[in-house]
Amino acid sequence: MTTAPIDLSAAFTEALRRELALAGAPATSASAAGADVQASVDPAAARRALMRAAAQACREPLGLRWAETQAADAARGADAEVRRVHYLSMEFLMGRALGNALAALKLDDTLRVAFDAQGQALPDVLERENDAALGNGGLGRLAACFLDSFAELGLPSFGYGLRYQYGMFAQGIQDGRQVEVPDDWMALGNPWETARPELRYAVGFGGHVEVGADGARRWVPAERLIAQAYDFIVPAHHSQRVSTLRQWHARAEAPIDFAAFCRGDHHGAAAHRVAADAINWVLYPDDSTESGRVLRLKQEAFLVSASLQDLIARHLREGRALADLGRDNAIHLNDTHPALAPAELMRLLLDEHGLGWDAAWAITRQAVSYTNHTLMPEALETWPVRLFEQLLPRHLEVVYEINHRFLEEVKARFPGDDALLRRVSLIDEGGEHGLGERRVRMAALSIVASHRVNGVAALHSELMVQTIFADYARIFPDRFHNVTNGVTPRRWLQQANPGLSSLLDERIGAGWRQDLGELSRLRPLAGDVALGERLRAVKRENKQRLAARIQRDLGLTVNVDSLFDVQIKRIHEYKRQLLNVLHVIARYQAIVANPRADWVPRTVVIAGKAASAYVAAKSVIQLAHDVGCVINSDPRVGDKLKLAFLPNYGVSLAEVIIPAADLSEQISTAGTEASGTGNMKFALNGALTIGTWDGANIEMAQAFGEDNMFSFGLKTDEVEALKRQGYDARAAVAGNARLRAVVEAIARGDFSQGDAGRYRALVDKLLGDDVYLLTADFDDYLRAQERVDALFRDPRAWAERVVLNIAGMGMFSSDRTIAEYVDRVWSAKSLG
Ligand code: 26Q
Repeated sequence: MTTAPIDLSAAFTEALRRELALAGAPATSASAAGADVQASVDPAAARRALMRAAAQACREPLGLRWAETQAADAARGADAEVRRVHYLSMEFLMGRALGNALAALKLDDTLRVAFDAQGQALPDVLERENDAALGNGGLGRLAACFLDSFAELGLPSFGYGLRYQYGMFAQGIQDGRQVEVPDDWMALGNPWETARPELRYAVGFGGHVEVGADGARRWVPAERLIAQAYDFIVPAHHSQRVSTLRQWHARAEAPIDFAAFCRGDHHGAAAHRVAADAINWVLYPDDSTESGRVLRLKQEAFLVSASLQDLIARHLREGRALADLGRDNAIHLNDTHPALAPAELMRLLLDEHGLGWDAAWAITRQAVSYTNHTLMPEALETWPVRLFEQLLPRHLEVVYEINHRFLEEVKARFPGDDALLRRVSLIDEGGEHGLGERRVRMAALSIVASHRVNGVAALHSELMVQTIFADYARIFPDRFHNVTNGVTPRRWLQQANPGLSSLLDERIGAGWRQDLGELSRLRPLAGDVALGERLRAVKRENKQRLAARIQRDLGLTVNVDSLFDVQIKRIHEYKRQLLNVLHVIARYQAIVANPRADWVPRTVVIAGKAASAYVAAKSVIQLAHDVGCVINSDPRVGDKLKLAFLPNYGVSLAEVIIPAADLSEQISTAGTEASGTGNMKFALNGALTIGTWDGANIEMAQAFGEDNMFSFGLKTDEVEALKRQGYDARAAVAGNARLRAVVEAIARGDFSQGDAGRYRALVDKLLGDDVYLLTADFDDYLRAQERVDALFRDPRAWAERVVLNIAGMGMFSSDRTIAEYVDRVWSAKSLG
């Protein structure tokens, strides 16, 4: 069912009048739908007023679709194949919403005209919206793509998250160094959210457990917070269906202490309210190591408890039996951050709803499933038992009981294997001699409580069962599987790249928006010279848009006919942005040594944020900036090479950068990047990939042909073998003239801006313990870069590869990913 355009001009006009008045326009101009508004309101304020008015106007049609969707889902029969999906995630990296809402509601053309009448262009108005950046990176953006696909596939669904006051920090660059600035994204309000004051749940912390006369256990928390719901509606593009992102806001249950207030103790009167509010403050950065912060554990528990209470209330409100809760509802854990869910669900079913252990456990196991997003053992979440005792005493009892029953089962099946018991226990007893602190292993809890556990790309899922979860895979061989990630073509192609979208519509029809597999219809057109030229023209326009952005943000002029070589993602050692910079330096040295050679001009773009405490990653940012300063101002280089580090990477910046890329850098050490999703966005937008045999790169290469990717570097087994045999980076560098020259230049201070020791630690680490094997992959990487140059010299051959890349990307839609989850994890039939 497609949607007829709605007439919302009246709603828009009225909202605009209100917004302009608030923005300070005098009544006369505010009431007129004419361009004279410009004269009286500053242009940025006028555009913001238009943005807010358009958002207001979308609210009503979205609200109607929401009500219809809920009614239809509530009425689905008890024998329905589809269960309602509850996607629990500490992160949803939504980006902007207006462009997506206008496209979904088919209002973009109407609003374009309305904005024109106000003397404003649609893209400039869209720019006034702040990104909702409530996520760190891939995991959070994946959750946002999934919501889009939930709506598009008509899946009864809720995303559950937290309504953080401050999202991912804004990144400034001062003297080349990253500075973190709070992201006060709702400072001017959030026109999209709907407060749901009637949806409130109490969430407890601390206290103790009481045992009743009948042996029933009851938790008496020391502190009670109220979780209040805020809804954000995610519309489908090809039906009237929506999905909902429900975000929880915490406040103290107790009012201010009035007596204390009257005594003049204002701080004391409200201290508990401030403490409660702290839950809402900030999205924790991905620090890959245990943070030890109580607040993060409280956030996780708060999300889980409020979401599950909401789920149970809805299930009962719809007249369903508690015994059917697991059959009718799926609860999905986006990594282990919401891994308290099984413990909290058990507590609710046992203590609040009076079920016995076996009945409650059967429901929990039916409902819960878990996705793992990382293989790094040090990134596996654990929490001190001591913290559980303080904050979640009843949950700890439940975890102990789950563990006891699980270990009994393991004992019976693998008699005498005490080492196995220690390894798989939900409790880490604190090292060999019990010296460390006892800790709860959140991945173990997630696996034991789930009916399905998956990785996010084929290689990752394979390595997952061979390495970090090998013991569990032996115990539960049927539980583990793979679901390769995908991205939503609505945001990442239709919205981000209108030029390419219309070209595709023209050549293969518009069906790809709903069924990305339609892209395969491009394959026979790969040799079509006219198509190649059109693609090049679209790419050039997108490059102009990015070049303007680089000019605006960095004051740097770049040549739009140069090869745009792009690496954008979180800055992490395993992602190897440093390897990219080493290549840039090598190229720089080669250009200086031989300026008259026929160089393929390159513009290297890097963007990404480093976790605030991640010193090594921050040093790479500074190096990229410093190297850029040297190269970009060297007259011998000209436009043969430029390096731009763009600050404050995020979803909206990605929407500008990705469509402009010729080359996509996906160069993690093999076996470290679980999947990657940026890799998919680039290929979909007609960039070729230079990449290692890692994550989803492998499946992409298989989909469009291995010859159509520039792959290089050690494979996972070679990485393992090299590490086993002991790798000496210092010797490798000493024996490689080109690499030695690069490392010496950094060590000598060529890029240190007079601050001699600036990169000493970075160089020492690279030579002393090159954990991610940059120096081992360097030569092969440079050879791959030479193949890139060679192909770029032949625009027709390049375009042919681009077409073949796009044609093979059909399976990387998040619609396909979600269809697989439904089939194997979330449908009634998947329960067997
Ligand atoms: C943990 C504890 C305390 C604070 C923060 C965290 C934390 C937060 C975020 C740990 C990890 C993350 C994010 C992980 C992530 O984004 N992983 C990426 O997930 C993508 C989607 O599956 C994959 O494509 C990427 O390969 C993977 O790196």
